[in-house]
Amino acid sequence: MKKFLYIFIMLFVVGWVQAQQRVIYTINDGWKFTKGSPFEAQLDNCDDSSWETVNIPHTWNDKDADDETPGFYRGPAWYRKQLFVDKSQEGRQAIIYFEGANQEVQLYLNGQFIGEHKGGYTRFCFDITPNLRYGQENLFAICVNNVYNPNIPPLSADFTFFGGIYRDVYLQFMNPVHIATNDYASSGVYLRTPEVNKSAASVEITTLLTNELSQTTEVIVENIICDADGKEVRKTSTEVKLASGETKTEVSKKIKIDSPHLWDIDDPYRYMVYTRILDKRKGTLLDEVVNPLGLRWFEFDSEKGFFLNGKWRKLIGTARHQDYFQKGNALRDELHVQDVLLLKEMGGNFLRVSHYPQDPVIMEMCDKLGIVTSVEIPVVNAVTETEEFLNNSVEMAKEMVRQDFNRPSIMIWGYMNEIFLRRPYTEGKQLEDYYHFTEKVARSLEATIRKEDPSRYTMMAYHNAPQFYEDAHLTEIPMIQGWNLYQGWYEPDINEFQRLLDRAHKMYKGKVLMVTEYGPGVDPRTHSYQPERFDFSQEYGLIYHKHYLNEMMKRPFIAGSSLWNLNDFYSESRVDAVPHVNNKGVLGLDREVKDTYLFYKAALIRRPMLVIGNREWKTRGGVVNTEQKECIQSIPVFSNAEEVELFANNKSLGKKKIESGYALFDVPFVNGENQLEAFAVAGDTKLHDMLGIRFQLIGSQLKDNTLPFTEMNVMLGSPRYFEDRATNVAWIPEQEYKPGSWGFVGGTPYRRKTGFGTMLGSDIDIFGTDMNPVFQTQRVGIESFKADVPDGEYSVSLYWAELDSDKEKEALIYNLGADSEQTLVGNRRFGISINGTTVLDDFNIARDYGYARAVIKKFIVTVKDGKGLNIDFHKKEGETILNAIRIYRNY
Ligand code: GCB
Ligand code: CA
Repeated sequence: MKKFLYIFIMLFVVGWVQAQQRVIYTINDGWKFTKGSPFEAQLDNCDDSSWETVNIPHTWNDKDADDETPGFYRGPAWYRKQLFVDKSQEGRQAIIYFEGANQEVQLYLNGQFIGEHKGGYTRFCFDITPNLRYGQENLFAICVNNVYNPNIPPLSADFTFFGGIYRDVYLQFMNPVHIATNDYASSGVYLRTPEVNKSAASVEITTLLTNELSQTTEVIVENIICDADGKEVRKTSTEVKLASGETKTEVSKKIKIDSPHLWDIDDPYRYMVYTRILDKRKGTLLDEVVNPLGLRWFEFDSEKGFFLNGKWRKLIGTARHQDYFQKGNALRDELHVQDVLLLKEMGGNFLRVSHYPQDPVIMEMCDKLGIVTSVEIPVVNAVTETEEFLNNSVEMAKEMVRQDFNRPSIMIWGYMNEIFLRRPYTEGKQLEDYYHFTEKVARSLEATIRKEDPSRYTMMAYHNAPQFYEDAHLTEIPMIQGWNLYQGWYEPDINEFQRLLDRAHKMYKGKVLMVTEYGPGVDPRTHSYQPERFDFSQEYGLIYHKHYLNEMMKRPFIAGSSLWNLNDFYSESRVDAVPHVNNKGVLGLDREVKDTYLFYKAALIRRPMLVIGNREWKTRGGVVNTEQKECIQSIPVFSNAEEVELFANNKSLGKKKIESGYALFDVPFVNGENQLEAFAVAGDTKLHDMLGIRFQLIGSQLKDNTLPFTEMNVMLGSPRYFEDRATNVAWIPEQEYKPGSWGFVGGTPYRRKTGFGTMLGSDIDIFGTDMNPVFQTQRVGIESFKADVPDGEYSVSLYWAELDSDKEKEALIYNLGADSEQTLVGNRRFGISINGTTVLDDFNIARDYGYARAVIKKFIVTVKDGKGLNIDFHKKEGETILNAIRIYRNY
């Protein structure tokens, strides 16, 4: 009997204790949603039955920021949900917690206004205790607005400002006596490690406590430090008296840990700190939160670079944006997690969380995987000269620091990215005032962050206009200078990169230097054996990254770098090769692995690796260029072994030395399926990789019977290859006509004029297609296109787009170099005849289709008497043009 009673009491106590714990759960599913401002949307009687039903994470711009209409919806929208809340939570403290919503939020509960928040990237919460009805439904009505607000950064930037509640939302219930939740949505616990070295570490724990009861209460605050196995290492406990309604700060004395297990890149060891409040009288647990504790010390040196736990480390990594293919910024946790895993897998040890604080799981993963991070607030491109802008920026900085204060991975807090990229004035008093105000914002942010957290470094990122930043004293303010450099991309000379590094080193003595951005656009569908800047080819991407990595590795004073960017990301006003997307990622929007990613992986990871590159280029094409009727094209093989042997269709192509992470092999492709196999040995590890490639071989003589003609797809004015992945069609570059073969006669490749010279093709968005690269180049002044194909019936498709416009280029278009100059479209008219028959006499693309629209005309042509195919262009006014041609044999 006694035993039973004992068990009964135990059950009661345990059960009761648990009921006192925090309860946290998401309330993401099944919200009613509408754009606009419906009448009294916060009230119960507003009829939302016709609204859409959505799940959070949600954005309303996933489609309209990726369509052919410029702009995307920026304005108010509403989310509504009736939510039943258990009676069991009655009498407890309730908050609603948002991990992020872009960008202004107003919350109503049961018709009452609860509160608002400004800023699209930091977390926030509201106390909803007084308004919640228990054992009943509660109407949550949330207005979210992503309209341009001059007082909320960012004002402008090269990424899409997707609106919505795009991260998790939680309800949280606590005992009225709890660890505070009213301190900028922080955990209410701050871990500081004023001294850490190999033999000992001291930890100082600050706990914020709140008493929502109507009477004074006495509690015990416990902080228990456990090791990674959950074993208690240290415990402190203090008694605190809390008056009714009081939030009190309790600071622990320094807790010493001997021979601490350090948090490091290769061994990201984490202790856990359990912070508990106990009722002093009853000894019952009232509340508990857990924080990770990483013990490490670090230092940046302006000459020698970065040291973690006394060990020199070159920080090499990426920046990251938080969006994903067709999802905008509304991502499930798993997609965020995957990104950090991919960064680690690449060998990265640094993440610039840019240009804004990101989902908490990103930070969690960096803690777990040993990735050093910098986190920044989104003060980008420009400021507004108002106190409100300044205050909002300062508030954001506080939110950022407090919310992720306990993350061992964070070593740098950032603010201001290329703040003078969009200066509203270029001279005079106005510019002077603007510089003064920007300096004031910078100094306020610097002071705020240093006060909030003297244990970390501060950083600002500049673009290549050092004079602006020097004039405004911005180069003096932060502890670390981050330079965003794009020589060889926006600027022509890639070697200017290292000259700028050396200049900065000389100019800014004593300042820590990092390269916070660098990167070329890469559309993984595009390849070239004559790579050049702005061709978006994988090959140019490789050249660029190899150059940059080498130059940075040579310079110890470059503490680290974050290439731009881990992933391709949405930027609505961009065009490039994929409209609305910035494709400087080493991973695609869908996290497709580009060659540039493999390059870093081979250069950085220590584990043996071997991967055949051009991985995703599964359908290739080309013209016979050997006596054995093959087409030789080069393929990179990435490895960190010393040498690698490649086999093509079971024939060895020999061994090659790996230099800077890869070797290029000339692979003879045969028509149809090709099998590549690579072998290498690294230490005791035998490495092996295989890749299958479908090759569409085109004879050098089209009537060659051993290689029957089926189809060919040629881009004019272009040395590029392009893979149409939807159809597995391989596009190949143009060539000049030779009898028996095929090609163009006459004309020159279209090159757009830029401030520095010319660039391949055009950079405009071509409407009506998702194959921009096929239409963005053309041959101007073409006289004929000939193909000496065998007799038969053919579908001949001619592809055009007018690349020159007579209207002003949209000011919106984001281009750092801003060096594309507009050419005027003439009134172009020409005729076309095929095999002597006029098919179009007065063809005027601009008249019939306008500018920048993909036009494809398919002609059914019979080739007879061995005469082949002759397409002639007859100039009438302006120059003739052809962008691409597809010749397909019907019979
Ligand atoms: C930059 C910006 C970044 C852009 C990048 C680019 O310097 O900081 O936001 O996305 O250049 O790709 O132009
Ligand atoms: Ca749009």
